[in-house]
Amino acid sequence: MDLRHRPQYHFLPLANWMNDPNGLIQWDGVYHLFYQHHPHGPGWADMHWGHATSRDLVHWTHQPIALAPTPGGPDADGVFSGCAIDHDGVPTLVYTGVRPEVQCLATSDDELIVWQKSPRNPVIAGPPEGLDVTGFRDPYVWREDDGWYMVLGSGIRGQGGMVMLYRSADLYEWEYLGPLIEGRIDETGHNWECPNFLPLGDRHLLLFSPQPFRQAHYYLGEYAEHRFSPEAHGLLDYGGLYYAPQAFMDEGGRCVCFGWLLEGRTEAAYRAAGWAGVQSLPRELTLAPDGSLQQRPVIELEALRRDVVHIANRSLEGETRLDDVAGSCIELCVELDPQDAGQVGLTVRASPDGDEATTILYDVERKELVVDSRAASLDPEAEGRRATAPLDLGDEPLALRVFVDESVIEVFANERICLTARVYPTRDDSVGVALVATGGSARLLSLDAWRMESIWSSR
Ligand code: DQQ
Repeated sequence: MDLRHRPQYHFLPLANWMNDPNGLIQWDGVYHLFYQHHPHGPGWADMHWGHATSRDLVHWTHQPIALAPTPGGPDADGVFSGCAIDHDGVPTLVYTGVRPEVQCLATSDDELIVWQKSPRNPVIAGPPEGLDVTGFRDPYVWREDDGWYMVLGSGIRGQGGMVMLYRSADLYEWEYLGPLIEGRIDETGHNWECPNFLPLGDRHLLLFSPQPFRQAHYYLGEYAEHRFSPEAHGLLDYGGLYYAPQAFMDEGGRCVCFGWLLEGRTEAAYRAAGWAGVQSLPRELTLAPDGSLQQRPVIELEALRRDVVHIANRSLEGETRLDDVAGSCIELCVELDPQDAGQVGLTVRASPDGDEATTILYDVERKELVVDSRAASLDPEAEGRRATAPLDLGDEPLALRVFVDESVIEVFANERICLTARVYPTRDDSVGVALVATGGSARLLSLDAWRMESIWSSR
């Protein structure tokens, strides 16, 4: 296996393929992260549920495979995505088995390590009669006063993606209530994957990932009488490499979300490397006072910070290289006042001669954050891209938190938008950081930078 480019503080399995986060739950204080996994190869195939546990959402312990396909069973062709719930004290996984797509249950004891599949699987044997659906998978289940509810990812052929709503008294017999929400094929694709539906403040949050796009959408809105009225819509991440997120409420009442970070290199390159797929940092989702969605990395990640460098109050024009701040595993916390500059931001993972670099720039006129990884690597197998996100700062300074973790660059701007890139520099000295102001001068209000400890060594 090729260890180059492997993130040090983002979760990933020891080897081979990983995609969606599954079954997120905190049980007796312990966080459980399950994930779509091919344990025998670095490409998507033969879906299992991998498993890891943590007491702080940051340091993880690898656990045995939780679910594998059962030959001849309803998941013989794959154990697809799903969720975890507390069924009156019994840890329970609800997932899609593929034979084709049906919904299944598995239960465990308080350790959540060994899982028994229900002899009554599948508990939903197929889509409702008469519907010509494009998909029927990825259950997300919660309890209300009058029973269990489930959303499923789907779509109506020729019309667009959709989320189906089901109800059950006992998790075994399910009744289809109708669509919770339907999209238009020309706006949000033909099939929606991995819906999540949960309360956030006084609103409800719906997440889904529409095919054929590599995007994770959210709607915020009102949920009453089992009807959802969406009010606000956006993307959880604008980098085009963040997909199939799952959010859950932890024991402290925080809404925490992980998403799958795809590779930004060719399939031949990740197959040759022997590993593919990373989980995003755990993000806490909250409502801003104006009712919009906020995302910030969970506070526990601050435990990884080492060797702070602090710089404040400097005028910037052109490129200012920061010699004290360099690295391939760092966090940067930067506040910039654009003043009369046209673009302001920074470059990371830059080589001394500038042959390799990734830029993160706010465009004042366009009110846009731009992350450009097209020059991040000299390797033709690396698929750099220019990704943009709308960001209207109003009177606020630009407040960036940038997490550089080998091949991951995860950017949080003003707690409002996120944009993640994957980069694969070829040079060992592509570790430089510089501040940038073009078309005028800007002011650095403050910068804090830390080296980040590996989550596998800093216990
Ligand atoms: N990944 C799973 C599906 C889901 C898709 C299969 C989303 O359950 O719809 O690996 O990435």
